[in-house]
Amino acid sequence: MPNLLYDALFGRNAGATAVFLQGGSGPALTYAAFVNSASRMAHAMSGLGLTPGDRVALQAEKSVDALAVYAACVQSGLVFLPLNPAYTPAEMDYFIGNSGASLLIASPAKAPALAEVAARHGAQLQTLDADGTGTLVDLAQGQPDRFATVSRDRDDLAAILYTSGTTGRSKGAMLTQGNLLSNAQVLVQAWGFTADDVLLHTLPIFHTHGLFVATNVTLLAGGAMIFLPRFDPDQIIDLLPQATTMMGVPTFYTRLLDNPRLTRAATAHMRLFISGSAPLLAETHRAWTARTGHRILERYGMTETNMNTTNPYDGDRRPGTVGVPLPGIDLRICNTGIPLEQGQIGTIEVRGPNVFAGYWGLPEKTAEEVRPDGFFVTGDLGVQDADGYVTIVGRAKDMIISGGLNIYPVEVEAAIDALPGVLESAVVGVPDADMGEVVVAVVVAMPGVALDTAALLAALGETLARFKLPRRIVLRDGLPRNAMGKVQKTVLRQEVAARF
Ligand code: MLC
Ligand code: AMP
Repeated sequence: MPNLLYDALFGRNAGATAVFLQGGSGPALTYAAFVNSASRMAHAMSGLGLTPGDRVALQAEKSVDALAVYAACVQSGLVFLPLNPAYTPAEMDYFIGNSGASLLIASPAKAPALAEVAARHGAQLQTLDADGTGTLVDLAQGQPDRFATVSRDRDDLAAILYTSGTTGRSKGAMLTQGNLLSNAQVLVQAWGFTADDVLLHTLPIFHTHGLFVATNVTLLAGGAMIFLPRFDPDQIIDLLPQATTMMGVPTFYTRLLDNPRLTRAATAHMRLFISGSAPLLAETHRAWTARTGHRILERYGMTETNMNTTNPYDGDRRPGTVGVPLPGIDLRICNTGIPLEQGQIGTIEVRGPNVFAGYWGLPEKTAEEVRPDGFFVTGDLGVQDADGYVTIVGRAKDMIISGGLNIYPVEVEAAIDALPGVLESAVVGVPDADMGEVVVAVVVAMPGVALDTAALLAALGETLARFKLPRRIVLRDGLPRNAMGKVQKTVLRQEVAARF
């Protein structure tokens, strides 16, 4: 029975003795060994009573087994729902409840705190540790190496990835088999990936970048990954001679540039460096070329769409631009849905087989963001030149990107406003050499209340993941507002940036 995504990424490589994963904690793993371990996981999950279409939430540290859970879900028609290990139990409660997940796989350290969450929403709880232990691994042990692949088609759901929104809680972006496969196919072509490639993988695997772009592209090409738990510049530089490609967020490149061991010789074995998820400054692009001789290839995408544009592999990689639309993907620059003349700044809209199937359980939200003719409104502001190159100039959505992770001010503001003694707050992103942007909160106390910023931060840490926490809290007597009563975030941004 065909299963489009499984057959293309995993099934095709089922018996292969070529190496798929190397580095990290364990020995090199062949494709055959990986695919077999995924099938054992699939047996374990079906033994728990899970059936196609059920959601499997995974909040675990990056590991080979965590990746095998992804493969097992694809093989058994389960919907994979990866979640950032940084999320607090309060945040997890929302994701599990909203998705109706049948199974939550958590690291053993987090399991006690999550048991209540799972129970409240009727989800089973299993554990998976980065060292290859856990109750899920126990269940998979001794299971057969072959699992009867569940038939799945282009429009069947493969994954749900939660993405925050400008109006409140996170929304689950529903990604189909066709979304993921079509994008991997165009990227393999566009970036010239082959079975000879060895990708340095240090991104997290709970987001589009590390999971779908890096992993699916490698799998489809039949290449290998040096699979490491986290980004460490010294370790990267040690491993560059064994790799051919690397994908990263701009912070990876600025941190590597800060390392004197990054030289032309150190990068001589590499054929391609790719950047995305956040704006790569033109000066970083130029500094990288000056130091290594390589021209970073910048591309642009998002959770709802996978990748939309890329600078060319052969051809002019233009610093400060995100390149041209990928084959099969239409891109237009609009003002409230009306296409603008070439060269004008407007909202980027995209259409193609990459565009998601909508937000989980939110048809009206989906209808607000996907136009009747199929164009998805990205919320990014851009301009396209006569050669088709797109430059992102800003965001229509109030969003901060810090080290490649998105933070929605509205969510942080709501958490601050709920704290005792707070009258109101405004959260802004200010430029930062390392993270691109960092979060700063401007807080107004209720009359007569003396707020303690350290206590505010500690209280916020109870509900929000640490990467969303303000790096600084500034107390102010009131918030600047325009004639309509709207908070003037530009004024605050300038004021705060001038202070630090
Ligand atoms: C970690 N911290 C962050 C942070 N990452 N704070 C803000 N922004 C981030 N991105 C916090 C930690 O909680 C900790 O706080 C402190 O900062 C530790 O700092 P660190 O040691 O310097 O962080 P590090 O572990 O090195 O992580 C930084 C990073 C990582 C840049 C390597 O965040 C990362 O891998 N980012 C990639 C994210 C990504 O994959 N994005 C793709 C999204 S998909 P404390 O308080 O505990 O000390 C997408 C679509 C597309 O956007 O187009 O690709
Ligand atoms: P996410 O919702 O986490 O998938 O983040 C997607 C957002 O990241 C996009 O809407 C853009 O705002 C931003 N983004 C991704 N790639 C780039 C890039 N190369 N340059 C600028 N912004 C980017």
